[in-house]
Amino acid sequence: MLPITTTTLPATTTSTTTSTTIKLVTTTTTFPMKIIPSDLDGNGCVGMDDVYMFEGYFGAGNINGDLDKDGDVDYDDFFLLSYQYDGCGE
Ligand SMILES: [Ca+2]
Ligand SMILES: [Ca+2]
Repeated sequence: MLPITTTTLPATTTSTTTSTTIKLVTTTTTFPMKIIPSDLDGNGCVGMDDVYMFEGYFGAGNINGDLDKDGDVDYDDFFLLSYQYDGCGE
């Protein structure tokens, strides 16, 4: 008969540390603003304020009234303004 031996194993401690890092990613998407040639005051729509501004440009021959960018301020610009007029919710 074989002798019975008892062996005490060293105590082991297993420690597992798990760390999870969540990285928040913030993205900003910029959409180009729609350019409306007749939106002379730059508020995103074509209303009476734009008409009044165009009226001043038209009478003075001010190139800021050249809405179709052909080098002059004439009725073609006025027709473009009329076509793009949306009233700005007025
Ligand atoms: Ca406007
Ligand atoms: Ca023009």
